[in-house]
Amino acid sequence: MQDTGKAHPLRRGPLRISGAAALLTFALATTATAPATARSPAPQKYTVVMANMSFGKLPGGVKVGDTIVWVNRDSVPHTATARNKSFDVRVQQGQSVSMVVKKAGSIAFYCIYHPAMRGTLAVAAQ
Ligand SMILES: [Cu+2]
Repeated sequence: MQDTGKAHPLRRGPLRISGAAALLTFALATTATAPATARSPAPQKYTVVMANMSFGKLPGGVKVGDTIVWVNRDSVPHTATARNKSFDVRVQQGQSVSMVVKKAGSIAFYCIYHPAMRGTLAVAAQ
């Protein structure tokens, strides 16, 4: 009896690494129109009426960046002139002038033509 001594080669199946090299090309059409500002509230718009030689009701909650529209309903020109010079708006009779609030604080103002016309605008920082 002969031992043939079978060879048992360890046969490995060919290891096929079918690498799924999938290149995902993202054609992102980002139009980048969204503003980068995180959470700043949208600016507000307020109106202050000049009538009968006085300033009307002043708005509360005004912040830097908000807009104030000064409306002159009198038949003479007026101004809204801040004593700290942070604004100086001239408004002809029957006209209105838009102004963006730039500075925070309790801002006293008056009309240079009629110094008895005065008010104080409370402006909060942004
Ligand atoms: Cu005036």
